[in-house]
Amino acid sequence: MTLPGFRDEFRTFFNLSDDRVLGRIVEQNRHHYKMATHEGIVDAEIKGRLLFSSDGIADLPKVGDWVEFSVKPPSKYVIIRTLHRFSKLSRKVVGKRSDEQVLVTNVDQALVMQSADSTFNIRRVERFVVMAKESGADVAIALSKCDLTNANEMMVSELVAACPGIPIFPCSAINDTGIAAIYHWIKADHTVVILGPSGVGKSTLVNAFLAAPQQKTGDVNARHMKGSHTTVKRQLITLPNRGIIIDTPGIREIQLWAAEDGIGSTFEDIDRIAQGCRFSNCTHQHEHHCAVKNAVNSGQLSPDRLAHYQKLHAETHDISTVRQRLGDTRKKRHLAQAKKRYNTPFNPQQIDDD
Ligand SMILES: Nc1nc2c(ncn2[C@@H]2O[C@H](COP(=O)(O)OP(=O)(O)O)[C@@H](O)[C@H]2O)c(=O)[nH]1
Ligand SMILES: [Mg+2]
Ligand SMILES: [Zn+2]
Repeated sequence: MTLPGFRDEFRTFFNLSDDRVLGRIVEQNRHHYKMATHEGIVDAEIKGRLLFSSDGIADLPKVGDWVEFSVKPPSKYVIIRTLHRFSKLSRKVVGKRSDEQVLVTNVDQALVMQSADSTFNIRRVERFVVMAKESGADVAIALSKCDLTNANEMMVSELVAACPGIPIFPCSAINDTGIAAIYHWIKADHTVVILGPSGVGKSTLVNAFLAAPQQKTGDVNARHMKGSHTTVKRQLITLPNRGIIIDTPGIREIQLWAAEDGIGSTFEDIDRIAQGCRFSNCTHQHEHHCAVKNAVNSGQLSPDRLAHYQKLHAETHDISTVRQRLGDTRKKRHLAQAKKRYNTPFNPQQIDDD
Protein backbone atom coordinates (compact mmCIF):
# COMPACT_ATOMS: atom_id res chain seq x y z
CA MET A 1 0.00 0.00 0.00
CA THR A 2 1.27 3.49 -0.79
CA LEU A 3 1.39 5.84 2.16
CA PRO A 4 -1.25 8.60 2.00
CA GLY A 5 0.29 11.80 0.71
CA PHE A 6 3.82 10.45 0.36
CA ARG A 7 5.99 12.25 -2.19
CA ASP A 8 9.48 11.14 -3.20
CA GLU A 9 11.09 14.45 -2.29
CA PHE A 10 10.28 13.82 1.40
CA ARG A 11 12.83 11.04 1.59
CA THR A 12 15.82 13.36 1.90
CA PHE A 13 14.27 15.02 4.96
CA PHE A 14 13.38 11.81 6.74
CA ASN A 15 16.78 10.21 6.62
CA LEU A 16 15.48 6.70 7.24
CA SER A 17 17.58 3.65 6.53
CA ASP A 18 14.50 1.55 5.85
CA ASP A 19 11.26 2.74 4.20
CA ARG A 20 9.30 -0.08 5.81
CA VAL A 21 9.31 1.68 9.19
CA LEU A 22 7.78 4.87 7.80
CA GLY A 23 4.20 5.56 8.85
CA ARG A 24 1.71 8.41 8.83
CA ILE A 25 -0.69 9.23 11.65
CA VAL A 26 -4.28 9.09 10.36
CA GLU A 27 -6.13 9.30 13.70
CA GLN A 28 -5.27 10.18 17.26
CA ASN A 29 -6.96 9.62 20.58
CA ARG A 30 -4.59 10.88 23.23
CA HIS A 31 -1.62 8.52 23.04
CA HIS A 32 -3.44 5.90 21.00
CA TYR A 33 -3.00 6.25 17.27
CA LYS A 34 -4.08 4.83 13.95
CA MET A 35 -1.19 4.80 11.55
CA ALA A 36 -0.95 4.15 7.83
CA THR A 37 1.92 1.82 6.97
CA HIS A 38 2.92 -0.08 3.85
CA GLU A 39 0.96 -3.01 5.31
CA GLY A 40 -2.24 -1.03 5.83
CA ILE A 41 -3.76 0.89 8.73
CA VAL A 42 -2.68 -0.34 12.16
CA ASP A 43 -3.15 0.63 15.80
CA ALA A 44 -0.06 2.17 17.31
CA GLU A 45 1.16 3.55 20.59
CA ILE A 46 3.96 5.89 21.39
CA LYS A 47 7.07 4.80 23.12
CA GLY A 48 7.04 5.84 26.78
CA ARG A 49 10.39 7.51 26.37
CA LEU A 50 9.02 9.72 23.60
CA LEU A 51 6.15 10.76 25.83
CA PHE A 52 8.41 11.81 28.68
CA SER A 53 11.32 13.25 26.78
CA SER A 54 9.60 15.50 24.29
CA ASP A 55 9.75 19.20 24.92
CA GLY A 56 6.02 19.63 25.16
CA ILE A 57 2.71 18.26 24.03
CA ALA A 58 3.16 20.19 20.79
CA ASP A 59 6.02 17.89 19.77
CA LEU A 60 4.15 14.62 20.16
CA PRO A 61 2.78 12.98 16.99
CA LYS A 62 -0.38 14.54 15.56
CA VAL A 63 -2.68 13.64 12.71
CA GLY A 64 -0.69 14.28 9.53
CA ASP A 65 2.69 13.51 11.05
CA TRP A 66 5.21 11.23 9.45
CA VAL A 67 6.70 8.89 12.02
CA GLU A 68 9.22 6.12 12.41
CA PHE A 69 7.96 2.99 14.14
CA SER A 70 9.14 -0.40 15.31
CA VAL A 71 7.18 -3.64 15.56
CA LYS A 72 7.13 -5.71 18.71
CA PRO A 73 6.21 -9.24 17.64
CA PRO A 74 3.67 -10.43 16.96
CA SER A 75 1.95 -7.18 16.01
CA LYS A 76 2.43 -4.31 18.39
CA TYR A 77 3.34 -1.09 16.62
CA VAL A 78 5.32 1.46 18.57
CA ILE A 79 6.00 4.99 17.35
CA ILE A 80 9.61 5.88 18.00
CA ARG A 81 9.88 9.43 16.72
CA THR A 82 8.12 12.17 14.83
CA LEU A 83 9.90 12.98 11.58
CA HIS A 84 10.50 16.34 9.92
CA ARG A 85 7.36 18.51 9.95
CA PHE A 86 6.85 20.45 6.75
CA SER A 87 4.09 22.53 8.27
CA LYS A 88 1.76 22.67 11.23
CA LEU A 89 -1.48 24.33 12.15
CA SER A 90 -1.54 25.59 15.72
CA ARG A 91 -3.70 27.59 18.03
CA LYS A 92 -3.38 28.67 21.63
CA VAL A 93 -4.88 25.99 23.87
CA VAL A 94 -8.45 26.70 24.89
CA GLY A 95 -8.68 28.34 28.31
CA LYS A 96 -6.38 30.53 30.30
CA ARG A 97 -3.15 28.66 29.78
CA SER A 98 -0.86 29.94 27.05
CA ASP A 99 0.42 26.83 25.38
CA GLU A 100 0.60 25.84 21.78
CA GLN A 101 -1.85 23.21 20.61
CA VAL A 102 -0.89 21.67 17.31
CA LEU A 103 -4.08 20.66 15.50
CA VAL A 104 -2.72 18.96 12.38
CA THR A 105 0.59 18.78 10.58
CA ASN A 106 2.02 18.48 7.08
CA VAL A 107 -0.89 20.07 5.28
CA ASP A 108 -0.42 21.53 1.81
CA GLN A 109 -3.85 23.05 1.39
CA ALA A 110 -6.47 24.38 3.79
CA LEU A 111 -10.17 24.80 3.08
CA VAL A 112 -11.86 27.24 5.42
CA MET A 113 -15.58 26.51 5.53
CA GLN A 114 -18.38 28.85 6.47
CA SER A 115 -22.07 28.30 5.84
CA ALA A 116 -24.34 30.75 4.06
CA ASP A 117 -26.87 30.98 6.88
CA SER A 118 -27.43 33.02 10.03
CA THR A 119 -24.12 31.78 11.47
CA PHE A 120 -22.18 33.53 8.70
CA ASN A 121 -19.44 35.52 10.38
CA ILE A 122 -16.85 37.29 8.30
CA ARG A 123 -14.57 38.03 11.28
CA ARG A 124 -14.41 34.34 12.11
CA VAL A 125 -13.51 33.50 8.52
CA GLU A 126 -10.67 36.03 8.65
CA ARG A 127 -9.39 34.43 11.83
CA PHE A 128 -9.42 30.93 10.32
CA VAL A 129 -7.72 32.24 7.18
CA VAL A 130 -4.97 33.89 9.20
CA MET A 131 -4.35 30.65 11.08
CA ALA A 132 -4.32 28.62 7.86
CA LYS A 133 -2.02 31.06 6.06
CA GLU A 134 0.41 31.00 8.93
CA SER A 135 0.96 27.29 8.26
CA GLY A 136 2.09 28.10 4.73
CA ALA A 137 -0.75 26.12 3.18
CA ASP A 138 -2.61 27.16 0.03
CA VAL A 139 -5.88 28.53 1.36
CA ALA A 140 -9.36 28.52 -0.19
CA ILE A 141 -12.78 29.31 1.26
CA ALA A 142 -15.91 27.20 0.85
CA LEU A 143 -19.22 28.99 1.35
CA SER A 144 -21.46 26.02 2.09
CA LYS A 145 -25.25 25.56 2.20
CA CYS A 146 -25.81 28.05 -0.62
CA ASP A 147 -29.20 26.38 -1.18
CA LEU A 148 -30.46 28.09 1.98
CA THR A 149 -30.32 31.71 0.85
CA ASN A 150 -30.54 34.18 -2.01
CA ALA A 151 -27.87 36.34 -0.44
CA ASN A 152 -24.93 34.24 -1.64
CA GLU A 153 -23.58 36.95 -3.90
CA MET A 154 -23.48 39.44 -1.06
CA MET A 155 -21.63 37.00 1.16
CA VAL A 156 -19.20 36.17 -1.62
CA SER A 157 -18.37 39.84 -2.12
CA GLU A 158 -17.86 40.24 1.62
CA LEU A 159 -15.46 37.29 1.51
CA VAL A 160 -13.60 38.73 -1.48
CA ALA A 161 -13.16 42.01 0.36
CA ALA A 162 -12.00 40.36 3.60
CA CYS A 163 -9.69 37.80 2.04
CA PRO A 164 -8.33 39.29 -1.16
CA GLY A 165 -6.71 36.86 -3.57
CA ILE A 166 -8.13 33.74 -1.95
CA PRO A 167 -10.26 31.41 -4.12
CA ILE A 168 -13.86 31.20 -2.95
CA PHE A 169 -16.11 28.23 -3.70
CA PRO A 170 -19.84 28.75 -3.14
CA CYS A 171 -21.29 25.26 -2.81
CA SER A 172 -24.22 23.14 -1.73
CA ALA A 173 -24.26 19.45 -0.95
CA ILE A 174 -28.05 19.47 -1.32
CA ASN A 175 -28.18 20.49 -4.96
CA ASP A 176 -24.64 19.34 -5.74
CA THR A 177 -23.27 22.68 -6.88
CA GLY A 178 -19.66 23.72 -6.46
CA ILE A 179 -18.63 20.35 -5.04
CA ALA A 180 -16.74 19.28 -8.17
CA ALA A 181 -14.83 22.58 -8.27
CA ILE A 182 -13.53 22.02 -4.73
CA TYR A 183 -12.70 18.41 -5.54
CA HIS A 184 -10.58 19.56 -8.48
CA TRP A 185 -8.82 22.16 -6.35
CA ILE A 186 -7.43 19.32 -4.20
CA LYS A 187 -4.14 18.06 -5.61
CA ALA A 188 -3.18 14.39 -5.81
CA ASP A 189 -0.76 13.30 -3.07
CA HIS A 190 -1.32 16.61 -1.30
CA THR A 191 -2.95 16.95 2.09
CA VAL A 192 -5.84 19.31 2.64
CA VAL A 193 -7.45 20.13 5.98
CA ILE A 194 -11.03 21.39 6.28
CA LEU A 195 -11.41 24.00 8.98
CA GLY A 196 -14.52 25.57 10.36
CA PRO A 197 -16.99 25.54 13.20
CA SER A 198 -19.14 22.51 13.87
CA GLY A 199 -22.24 22.13 11.68
CA VAL A 200 -21.07 24.01 8.57
CA GLY A 201 -21.01 20.82 6.49
CA LYS A 202 -17.41 19.62 6.59
CA SER A 203 -18.19 15.91 6.93
CA THR A 204 -21.00 16.15 4.40
CA LEU A 205 -18.49 17.50 1.89
CA VAL A 206 -16.05 14.66 2.60
CA ASN A 207 -18.88 12.17 2.11
CA ALA A 208 -19.77 13.80 -1.20
CA PHE A 209 -16.16 13.37 -2.31
CA LEU A 210 -16.13 9.73 -1.21
CA ALA A 211 -19.37 9.03 -3.05
CA ALA A 212 -17.85 10.26 -6.33
CA PRO A 213 -18.07 7.65 -9.09
CA GLN A 214 -14.27 7.37 -9.30
CA GLN A 215 -14.43 5.50 -6.05
CA LYS A 216 -15.27 2.37 -7.99
CA THR A 217 -11.71 2.35 -9.27
CA GLY A 218 -11.01 0.60 -6.01
CA ASP A 219 -9.01 2.86 -3.75
CA VAL A 220 -8.45 0.81 -0.63
CA ASN A 221 -8.64 3.68 1.81
CA ALA A 222 -11.73 5.23 0.34
CA ARG A 223 -13.53 1.92 0.42
CA HIS A 224 -12.35 1.26 3.92
CA MET A 225 -13.73 4.58 5.20
CA LYS A 226 -16.88 4.62 3.10
CA GLY A 227 -20.41 5.08 4.34
CA SER A 228 -21.53 6.99 7.37
CA HIS A 229 -18.48 9.08 7.90
CA THR A 230 -18.99 11.45 10.80
CA THR A 231 -16.33 13.24 12.74
CA VAL A 232 -15.57 12.55 16.33
CA LYS A 233 -11.91 13.30 15.96
CA ARG A 234 -9.41 14.54 13.45
CA GLN A 235 -9.08 11.95 10.76
CA LEU A 236 -7.00 11.67 7.61
CA ILE A 237 -8.80 10.14 4.64
CA THR A 238 -7.58 9.23 1.17
CA LEU A 239 -9.92 10.44 -1.59
CA PRO A 240 -10.53 8.67 -4.89
CA ASN A 241 -8.51 11.40 -6.67
CA ARG A 242 -5.52 10.59 -4.40
CA GLY A 243 -5.98 13.84 -2.55
CA ILE A 244 -5.67 13.39 1.20
CA ILE A 245 -8.23 15.14 3.36
CA ILE A 246 -8.24 15.79 7.09
CA ASP A 247 -11.67 16.34 8.59
CA THR A 248 -11.79 18.04 11.95
CA PRO A 249 -14.55 17.90 14.57
CA GLY A 250 -15.26 21.61 14.33
CA ILE A 251 -13.25 24.24 16.04
CA ARG A 252 -15.27 26.33 18.47
CA GLU A 253 -12.59 28.72 19.45
CA ILE A 254 -9.37 29.80 17.88
CA GLN A 255 -7.02 32.04 19.61
CA LEU A 256 -4.01 32.64 17.49
CA TRP A 257 -0.69 31.14 18.45
CA ALA A 258 1.88 32.62 16.10
CA ALA A 259 0.41 34.51 13.20
CA GLU A 260 2.51 37.52 12.26
CA ASP A 261 2.98 36.27 8.68
CA GLY A 262 -0.58 34.99 8.42
CA ILE A 263 -1.99 38.39 9.41
CA GLY A 264 0.32 40.18 6.99
CA SER A 265 -0.78 38.13 4.02
CA THR A 266 -4.48 38.16 4.92
CA PHE A 267 -4.55 41.92 5.43
CA GLU A 268 -2.25 42.89 2.57
CA ASP A 269 -4.56 45.78 1.71
CA ILE A 270 -4.04 47.40 5.12
CA ASP A 271 -0.28 46.85 5.06
CA ARG A 272 -0.19 48.47 1.63
CA ILE A 273 -2.18 51.51 2.74
CA ALA A 274 0.01 51.76 5.86
CA GLN A 275 3.03 52.44 3.68
CA GLY A 276 1.57 55.92 3.32
CA CYS A 277 1.58 56.58 7.09
CA ARG A 278 4.16 59.11 8.25
CA PHE A 279 5.61 56.83 10.95
CA SER A 280 6.79 53.38 9.97
CA ASN A 281 5.66 52.02 13.36
CA CYS A 282 2.28 53.77 13.16
CA THR A 283 -0.41 51.97 15.16
CA HIS A 284 -3.17 53.73 13.19
CA GLN A 285 -4.76 54.89 16.42
CA HIS A 286 -3.62 58.31 17.64
CA GLU A 287 -0.94 59.29 15.14
CA HIS A 288 -1.24 62.26 12.82
CA HIS A 289 -0.78 61.74 9.08
CA CYS A 290 -2.08 58.20 9.27
CA ALA A 291 -2.96 56.87 5.82
CA VAL A 292 -4.97 54.01 7.32
CA LYS A 293 -7.24 56.31 9.35
CA ASN A 294 -7.64 58.45 6.25
CA ALA A 295 -8.68 55.37 4.28
CA VAL A 296 -11.35 54.63 6.91
CA ASN A 297 -12.57 58.23 6.85
CA SER A 298 -12.84 58.23 3.08
CA GLY A 299 -14.73 54.93 3.09
CA GLN A 300 -11.98 53.04 1.29
CA LEU A 301 -11.41 50.71 4.28
CA SER A 302 -14.07 49.32 6.58
CA PRO A 303 -13.63 50.32 10.24
CA ASP A 304 -14.62 46.80 11.33
CA ARG A 305 -11.88 45.30 9.23
CA LEU A 306 -9.31 47.66 10.72
CA ALA A 307 -10.54 46.91 14.25
CA HIS A 308 -10.26 43.19 13.65
CA TYR A 309 -6.77 43.58 12.19
CA GLN A 310 -5.73 45.45 15.31
CA LYS A 311 -7.33 42.89 17.58
CA LEU A 312 -5.50 40.00 15.91
CA HIS A 313 -2.23 41.93 16.11
CA ALA A 314 -2.72 42.59 19.81
CA GLU A 315 -3.49 38.93 20.37
CA THR A 316 -0.33 37.69 18.65
CA HIS A 317 1.70 40.33 20.45
CA ASP A 318 0.42 39.08 23.82
CA ILE A 319 1.08 35.50 22.90
CA SER A 320 4.62 36.14 21.70
CA THR A 321 5.44 37.84 25.00
CA VAL A 322 4.02 34.86 26.83
CA ARG A 323 5.93 32.46 24.59
CA GLN A 324 9.19 34.03 25.65
CA ARG A 325 8.36 33.72 29.33
CA LEU A 326 7.20 30.12 29.12
CA GLY A 327 10.55 28.32 28.94
CA ASP A 328 11.09 25.94 31.82
CA THR A 329 7.66 26.07 33.43
CA ARG A 330 6.19 24.65 30.25
CA LYS A 331 8.55 21.70 30.25
CA LYS A 332 7.93 20.91 33.90
CA ARG A 333 4.20 21.05 33.49
CA HIS A 334 4.36 18.90 30.40
CA LEU A 335 6.21 16.18 32.26
CA ALA A 336 3.68 16.17 35.06
CA GLN A 337 0.84 16.00 32.52
CA ALA A 338 2.55 13.25 30.56
CA LYS A 339 2.89 11.13 33.68
CA LYS A 340 -0.74 11.69 34.59
CA ARG A 341 -2.00 10.87 31.10
CA TYR A 342 0.19 7.84 30.84
CA ASN A 343 -1.26 6.46 34.06
CA THR A 344 -4.89 7.18 33.18
CA PRO A 345 -6.68 4.20 31.62
CA PHE A 346 -7.68 4.74 28.02
CA ASN A 347 -11.29 5.80 27.56
CA PRO A 348 -12.49 5.57 23.96
CA GLN A 349 -15.53 7.73 24.78
CA GLN A 350 -13.36 10.69 25.50
CA ILE A 351 -12.86 12.82 22.44
CA ASP A 352 -10.89 15.90 21.65
CA ASP A 353 -12.03 19.18 23.09
CA ASP A 354 -12.53 20.99 19.83
N1 LIG B 1 -29.07 22.92 3.52
C1 LIG B 1 -27.89 22.32 3.56
N2 LIG B 1 -27.55 21.59 4.64
C2 LIG B 1 -26.34 20.99 4.66
C3 LIG B 1 -25.43 21.11 3.59
N3 LIG B 1 -24.30 20.42 3.91
C4 LIG B 1 -24.51 19.91 5.14
N4 LIG B 1 -25.75 20.23 5.60
C5 LIG B 1 -26.34 19.84 6.89
O1 LIG B 1 -25.67 20.50 7.95
C6 LIG B 1 -25.59 19.67 9.10
C7 LIG B 1 -24.16 19.56 9.58
O2 LIG B 1 -23.40 18.88 8.60
P1 LIG B 1 -22.00 18.19 8.92
O3 LIG B 1 -21.42 17.74 7.63
O4 LIG B 1 -22.14 17.16 9.98
O5 LIG B 1 -21.18 19.44 9.51
P2 LIG B 1 -19.74 19.43 10.21
O6 LIG B 1 -19.97 19.52 11.68
O7 LIG B 1 -19.08 20.67 9.70
O8 LIG B 1 -19.02 18.19 9.80
C8 LIG B 1 -26.19 18.35 8.69
O9 LIG B 1 -27.52 18.29 9.15
C9 LIG B 1 -26.16 18.37 7.18
O10 LIG B 1 -27.18 17.62 6.59
C10 LIG B 1 -25.82 21.89 2.44
O11 LIG B 1 -25.10 22.07 1.46
N5 LIG B 1 -27.05 22.48 2.50
MG1 LIG C 1 -18.08 16.77 11.03
ZN1 LIG D 1 -1.15 54.77 10.38
